[in-house]
Order: sequence, then C-alpha cells, then structure tokens
Amino acid sequence: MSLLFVADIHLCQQESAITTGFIHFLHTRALKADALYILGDLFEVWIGDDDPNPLYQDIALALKVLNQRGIPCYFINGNRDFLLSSRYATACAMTLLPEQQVLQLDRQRVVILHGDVLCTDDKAYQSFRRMVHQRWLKQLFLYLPLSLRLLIADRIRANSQRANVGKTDNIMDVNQQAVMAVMTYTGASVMIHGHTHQPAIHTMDMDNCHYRAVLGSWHQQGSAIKIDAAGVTLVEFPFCS
Ligand code: LP5
Ligand code: MN
Repeated sequence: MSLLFVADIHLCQQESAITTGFIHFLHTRALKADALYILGDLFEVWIGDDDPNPLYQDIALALKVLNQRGIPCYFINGNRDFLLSSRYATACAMTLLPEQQVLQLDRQRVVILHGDVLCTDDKAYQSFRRMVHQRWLKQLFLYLPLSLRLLIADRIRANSQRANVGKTDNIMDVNQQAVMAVMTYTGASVMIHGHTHQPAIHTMDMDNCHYRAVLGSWHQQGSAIKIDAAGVTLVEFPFCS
C-alpha cells in the first residue's frame, strides 16, 4: 500500500513551471500510488466552479487520468480554494472530503486536514474564516458576475498579504493544544496537514509514537508525504523528476 498526500500547490496561470511540475507529478509518482489525497490550496485562489480559466480544464484532465487508471483521488478544501465544489470535483473525478477526515489504515489511524483551523492563535484569520464560511455569504458571492468576484478576491488577497506582514511566525503556525485536541478526539496517531508551508515530520511531545507531518508548498519544488511499508516519509523533489 502506498498513499500520497500533497497540499499548497497554489496553481495559477502566471506560474507555469508549477503547473508543468504538478502535471508531471500526476503522470509519474501519482500513477505509482494506490491513492492521492490533495489537502487544500491546490489553486492560488478559487472564485467558483464556473470560472472558465483554461488552466482549470488542463488540471481536471490530468487528474481524471488517475481515476481512469484506477487510482482514487480525494480533495479537502484549503483556505484559498474553499469554494471549490462538486461540479469541479466531478470534472476531475475526485472525491470531496470534509474539512477533517480520519483514515483507518492497517497499523494506524491518520487524521488529514488542510491545517488552517489549527492556527487558533491567529484570531484575525479565524474570525475572517468564520465570516467567509457562512453558507449565505458563499452563495451570495457565487451569484456575482465573475469579474466582480475576481475583484473581491484580489482585494481580500491584498488585505491578507498586508495583514500577514504584521504577524509573527508563532501566530501563523499551528497551536499545539489545537493539534492535541484533534489527535485526542480522533484517536489518530498521525496527523497530516499543509497550510503553514513548513515541511517537517514532528514527533509529538507526549510520546514517540504520535507524529505530525507537515506538507511543503510547491513554490520552488514538489513536496509530498508518502505512507507505505516504510512508514511516513516526507519527499521533496524538483518539478520535473
Ligand atoms: O493565504 P495566505 O497563506 O496568504 O494567508 C492565510 C490567511 N489569509 C486568507 C485569505 C486568502 O489569502 C484569500 C482567499 C481568497 C478567497 C477568494 C474567495 C473569496 C470569497 C469570499 C466570500 C465568500 O486565508 C491569513 C493567515 C495566513 O493564512 C496564515 O494562517 O494569517 O489570514 C489573514 O490574512 C486574515 C486577515 O488577518 C484578515 C483578512 C482581512 C480581509 C479583509 C476583507 C476585505 C474585503 C474587501 C472586499 C471588497
Ligand atoms: Mn492554506
């Protein structure tokens, strides 16, 4: 059994090397896995499944190949693509998962999530998140013309970038109590998440058999976590290898 996990690819039209690298990954490493889990922020920003951006068609076609080869692909929304929904997931032949999912494997329980909900010290972000996750607001936003949605998304991104300059690394990292609460509640011995862009496999303080595996972003290279007979491994690789 070999499971692959990725997050924070941040695909966008301006970054063609990342797109090429990710499609190459789908055609090579992912085809050797038994399943692929995408844990959010596949896209730099997502303003609705009706966006005709050709990049999204290319990625859907590439992801669909996995399904055609019998490799299931699962997706958890990130904070950038929390509006990605069933229409696009169907086009990619990937299964949408809830924001937190437990996988019962032979030897361990693994909890997977994007990771933004663990950043509880970032109060401004958590209240922003509560606001934009309201169902009525999401629906209202999706009724707006694409050009206006794009404008609003740009404004939010600019605000977010400005706000992040004033935040310490500590505030933007996960809160240990929030991590422990999820692991205790789910009974998982391994947690896999992205969002913080700080790839590592941490051994939890409580003992030596609980791990938190953090995925890296795809800004300069590919990053994935693999679970197979060898255990839980963080793999980083050049875009076209
Ligand atoms: O994304 P990243 O890593 O840079 O920063 C995140 C947090 N920021 C966000 C915002 C996203 O970057 C942008 C999402 C765009 C979604 C498009 C659809 C919009 C639909 C809205 C309606 C349903 O997630 C950042 C965290 C950081 O991670 C680390 O965890 O700190 O959080 C913030 O920056 C939040 C700020 O602290 C407050 C945000 C102010 C937003 C103000 C809104 C202005 C609205 C203008 C409208 C015209
Ligand atoms: Mn994120």
